[in-house]
Amino acid sequence: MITRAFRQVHEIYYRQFHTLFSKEVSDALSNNKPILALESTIITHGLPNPENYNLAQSVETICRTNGVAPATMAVMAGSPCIGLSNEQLLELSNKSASNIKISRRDMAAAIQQKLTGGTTVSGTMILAHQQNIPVFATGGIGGVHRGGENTLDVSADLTELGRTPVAVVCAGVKSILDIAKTLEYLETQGVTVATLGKTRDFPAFFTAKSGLLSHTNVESAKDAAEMILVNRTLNLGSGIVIAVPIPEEYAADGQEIENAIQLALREASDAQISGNAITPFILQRVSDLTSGRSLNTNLALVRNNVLVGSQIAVELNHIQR
Ligand code: PSU
Ligand code: MN
Repeated sequence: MITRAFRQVHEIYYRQFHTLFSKEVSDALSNNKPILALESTIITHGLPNPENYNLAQSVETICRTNGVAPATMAVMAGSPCIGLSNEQLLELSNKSASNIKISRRDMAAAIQQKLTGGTTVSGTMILAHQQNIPVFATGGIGGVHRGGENTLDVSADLTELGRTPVAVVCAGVKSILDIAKTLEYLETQGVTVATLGKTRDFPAFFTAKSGLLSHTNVESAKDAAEMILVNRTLNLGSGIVIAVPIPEEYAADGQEIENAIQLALREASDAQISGNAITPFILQRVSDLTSGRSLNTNLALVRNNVLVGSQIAVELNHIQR
């Protein structure tokens, strides 16, 4: 009886819950062509409109220009989506829509309740891994918040990286988070953290050096692809962070923004702002202090990471054949 009841429930869900693919991604999957996973919380929550929509489109163009199918992930009305249409990107960009933020915790509820939302790094890694898409690019990952040792505010991205074998190409974490604790947490989770380039300097999103080191580095997209392949062959089950420092041409703006972050952090501490009020305070102050220049640099960084991610996806596709 229990088995039959279970089957009935299961069949109902089987009919209700379908993963949807863009034609581009489904063609690439069946023809073994390179694919790059892209997240969508950056669209729903991370950036203002219309920059969010423009960025979502421009990163897809960067993928295509490099021979890669863009797989922007989201959950739309309860369907996990692997590759989105322009209409779906518009819906996710709409700030007055009730789009939610979907990490591992939120995935089952979002699907069962037929909600629409952007997937975080964690949510996107889950969908990418299910479809056997091994490379994913974004701006920055979540991390350990400052004071996280008291609040336990640690992004689910870090535990996801410990349990899901997807390589995340990013510019590290913003220095509004605790970068040192984030690296410690990644080490505990068994996550390979490799800086792309000749040194092991771990970037701080807006600047090329955080003062901390990755435990290793890869000198090229090809080396990164080889490391990803070894990780897969070993069946380690854990992910990889490929940390890409800000390109030279944005470094000056990046330094100005980093200075603003440091000033805002001191102001927050002087004003005894604490807990989850800190991040909104810092973000607002940094935007004011840099007259919005932090936004443009942020957009440029994401595009650069997607370019690098595309190159890694191409190399990996090449050596896997
Ligand atoms: N870092 C950014 N911009 C973002 C995010 C991180 O610079 O938009 C998003 C990513 O989707 C990331 C998520 O996965 O925030 C982390 O959220 P939380 O700290 O709640 O886990
Ligand atoms: Mn959090």
